[in-house]
Amino acid sequence: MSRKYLAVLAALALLSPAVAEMEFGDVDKNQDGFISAEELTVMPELQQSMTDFDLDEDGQLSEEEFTKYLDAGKPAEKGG
Ligand SMILES: [Ca+2]
Ligand SMILES: [Ca+2]
Repeated sequence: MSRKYLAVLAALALLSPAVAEMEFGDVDKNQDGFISAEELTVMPELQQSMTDFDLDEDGQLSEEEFTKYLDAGKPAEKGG
């Protein structure tokens, strides 16, 4: 493992929690209770797969739909 690789890992370790701890209220900038594609520019990954989580197909993510994404993004937890 090179030093450069370790540096990249360290950078990722610093970045990842910020994304993982992103909450509905943080992303819903205009506080209308829904997350639009525009508001998802802070979460490009979700922006691209937004339609997969937009269950009622209204073009926005409700808190419930957003939570489904967060749950899906978590490391697989068996049982519970
Ligand atoms: Ca909004
Ligand atoms: Ca929706």
